[in-house]
Amino acid sequence: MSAVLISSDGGVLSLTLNRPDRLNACTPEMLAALREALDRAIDDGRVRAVLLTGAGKAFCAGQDLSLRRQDPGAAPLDLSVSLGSNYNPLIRRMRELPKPIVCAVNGVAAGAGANIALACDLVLAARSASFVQAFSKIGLVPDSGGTYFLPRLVGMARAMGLALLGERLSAEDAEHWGLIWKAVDDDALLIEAAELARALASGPTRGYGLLKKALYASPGNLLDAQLDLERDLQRQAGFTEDYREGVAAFLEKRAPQFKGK
Ligand code: LHQ
Repeated sequence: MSAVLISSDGGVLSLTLNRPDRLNACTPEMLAALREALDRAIDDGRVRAVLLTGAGKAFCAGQDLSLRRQDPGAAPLDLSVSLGSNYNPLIRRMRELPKPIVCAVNGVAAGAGANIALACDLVLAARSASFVQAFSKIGLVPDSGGTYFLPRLVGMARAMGLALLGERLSAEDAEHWGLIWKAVDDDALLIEAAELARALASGPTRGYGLLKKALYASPGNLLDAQLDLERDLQRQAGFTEDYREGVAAFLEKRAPQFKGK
């Protein structure tokens, strides 16, 4: 059984974490499969949006801790190897992907699983889902971008509380705190997330890629640098066929037919 189910329809690449009996806990194979699917999506013109979710009752419980058992007296594990070769390349690939990623958090998202969700561009969560920065419970630091995403999304006070206490945050609180886009009824989650992904897949894909770049660069820039970046990215957006089509459709009072070019 493959650790990630991969399918494609109507411009949407669907990736489903598929270890439901282990709460979709991450293995190196799962992380590699995600990364490879996203690698292929970069230049595949048929893929214009990505939808990420989990099979079964959980979204993802983070690193599979059964692979981290250490015998007493054994040399300590060097966790930087796993982050450097598996987790960090995935998070970078997600943020740099020039196409929108929608995440449907169908159940608990813990540890790296929570931060993989937060690395997506639009996060929807089932009302019964929750987010847990579980790392401190096992003596670790939030990773997979957690220490970057959390203070930027919810402010330092809440980021610190989530990280230190490792308590569950409900989907509704996550929405109210600004951690995610939206909490939705459980039975509507996949329908709404798929609709959103389909809508994005018929949008101006290159413009979306450029706006991801602009927004994700913003926290590290002063206004001057951000204005320059906007100028450079808008130059590229203005050269796209979709911009031409968007303006023509507006003036002709019709719906635009974006081609992602
Ligand atoms: C699990 C797991 C799990 C294995 C539940 N692994 N079996 C990166 C780089 C290098 C190294 C280290 O880490 C990282 C990144 C990380 O992600 S570190 C953080 C790893 N994740 C965690 O610490 C989360 C551990 N899990 C939990 O806190 C809870 O299980 C959550 C909050 C996810 C769910 O709680 P419940 O809904 O109450 O379920 P449960 O605890 O009863 O779990 C159900 C089963 O799943 C259970 O097995 P069992 O055989 O008793 O049914 C758990 O042992 C297993 N499971 N998470 N990460």
